[in-house]
Amino acid sequence: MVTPGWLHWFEGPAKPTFTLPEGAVDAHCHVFGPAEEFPFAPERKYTPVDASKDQLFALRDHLGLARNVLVQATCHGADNSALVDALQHSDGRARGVATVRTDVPDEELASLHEAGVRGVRFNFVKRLVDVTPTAALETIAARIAPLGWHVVIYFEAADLHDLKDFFASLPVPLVVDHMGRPDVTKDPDGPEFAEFLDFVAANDVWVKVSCPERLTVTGPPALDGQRQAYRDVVPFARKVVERFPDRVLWGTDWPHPNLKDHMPDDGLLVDHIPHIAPTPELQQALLVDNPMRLYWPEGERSA
Ligand code: 0GY
Repeated sequence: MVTPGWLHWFEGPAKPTFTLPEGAVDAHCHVFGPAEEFPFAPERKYTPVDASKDQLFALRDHLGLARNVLVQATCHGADNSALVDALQHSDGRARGVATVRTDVPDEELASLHEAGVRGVRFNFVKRLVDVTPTAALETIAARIAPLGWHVVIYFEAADLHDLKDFFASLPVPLVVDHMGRPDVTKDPDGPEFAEFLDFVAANDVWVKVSCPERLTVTGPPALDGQRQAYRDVVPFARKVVERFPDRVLWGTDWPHPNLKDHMPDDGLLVDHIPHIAPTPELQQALLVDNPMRLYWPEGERSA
């Protein structure tokens, strides 16, 4: 049974008025099931509505995106089969971030790589996972390092202080989901966000300036043609984009799991981009050059 109160993604998104640069990448999105073919994990904390690869690829085309980076969601645990199936049906236009356990066989890592996986995700958000001990995560990071993969980390801002030394010790590049979930009621120039920015500056860290719909407190939501959506998040995202133009990524987060308040119109989420990356140069880096360097370093010939 789908989790009570689960919000279905927005049907019939607007055509963006912002024209994405050619080759733009949605560097954070998910597939869910379909559960009949790819059952959800027994240890999951929520059961979503199915969100298939075909629906994701249709959204990609509608919005004017060229590629997707699929991130394994916690509802599928360490069973990456739905993600791998999507990668294999993407004509080389999708890459992935998987979840693996310490005992993942070498052959499985090799076949994930062959399918297009280029990273693993470590999730520290307590409502989503029973947090894995750091020793196990160190083992996983050591296993994936020789493949040239990175680690995607998802954590709440308040937990960075305790986790940052561990993160810095990992032997691979790091990619932070949703800007480390800043509390946007705080000052973007204040000490908490400064600690995050310092952490990024001091390490091999990339940042997804994604999910304003998840981080916003005062909105307004990206619905009904709203062109000024999530203004409270903009100063945080813009600061990251302008300070680290070569290490930022953007993604839709479709199909937006666990939103409680509203479902954004994904077309309007695209129209939000020029607020956080105001120049064509910043947009090209955020949407094309950076994700291509991280996920398609061999260039476009695989697409
Ligand atoms: C996101 C955010 C969330 C969920 C997951 O793997 C997941 O279940 O990532 C969330 O609930 O904040 O990135 O989709």
